[in-house]
Amino acid sequence: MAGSGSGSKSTLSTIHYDVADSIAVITLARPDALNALDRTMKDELLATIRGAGRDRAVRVVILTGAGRAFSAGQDLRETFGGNEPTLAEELRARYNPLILAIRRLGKPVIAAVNGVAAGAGASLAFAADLRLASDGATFVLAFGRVGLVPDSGSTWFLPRLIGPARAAELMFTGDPLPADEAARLGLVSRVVPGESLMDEARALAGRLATSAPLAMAMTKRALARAQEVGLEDALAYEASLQGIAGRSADHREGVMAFMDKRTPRFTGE
Ligand code: T3D
Repeated sequence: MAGSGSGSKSTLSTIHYDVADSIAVITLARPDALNALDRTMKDELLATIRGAGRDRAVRVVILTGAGRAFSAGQDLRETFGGNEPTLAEELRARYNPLILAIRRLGKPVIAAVNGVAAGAGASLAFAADLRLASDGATFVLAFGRVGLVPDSGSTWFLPRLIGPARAAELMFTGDPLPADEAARLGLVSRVVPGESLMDEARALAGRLATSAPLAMAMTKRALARAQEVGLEDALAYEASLQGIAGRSADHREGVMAFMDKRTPRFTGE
């Protein structure tokens, strides 16, 4: 379970969690069902993300999938199993808290999209701060294909990431968006060969792990707030966060390191 320190590993029934070098890798692990999200996986994923947030040994989180998919979204085999909550209840109880947990995590989240990301699986990737994709990855707004409305934040994230018209087209048609086109639209930062995806994700995470943690957490908050407010409010929020950053030991360390012409050692204080 999340909460353990550097060099730890743990396996829940549907999630693998691995911390090394300040980087937590969370792997969705139901490869035979293309990492479709059943209730157990949603609960375990939420607990793991929250645990990574509490773990001071973790500075950056990578979210990826085992096998050939990132995630095929809601487990459709579970949907009509009997005794299940309504879809609205399931969204309120499980999907929405998951999306908010990723957004509110005070650490960068990189989605390493290793294959198809469909439905709520795509939403998980959209909620991350950055996305790297393997050359075989695709994003499928599959909701309409099963008579549903895009959910788990995809109507909020996707238009902001690629523009409202392209988002509407993908949602109306359900056509897969291949990785190279996703990169052209700015949805993913980079497309890399599948076999080097995790190395690239770890390299990027490693760079972020050397940044000042408090400043990064507040940068994430400022970017999120700026999506929701006007310029004046964004300016005021930046100023209040900068007041906090300016009093941090990491700011002092950054300036001292600059003066001394050395690499800063940030502690998150
Ligand atoms: O609570 C709520 O329900 C509300 C929330 C809704 C959020 C949502 O996510 S709605 C959207 C749900 N997801 C989908 O509709 C996607 C369904 N899957 C697909 O369209 C395709 O599988 C893919 C495009 C993702 C991949 O296609 P392909 O051809 O590469 O693989 P495949 O052959 O279709 O699937 C491989 C196996 O995974 C297969 O199992 P089998 O036959 O080998 O035993 C397939 O049934 C299983 N699988 C794929 N997606 C799901 C799944 N099993 C359960 N749930 C899935 N979503």
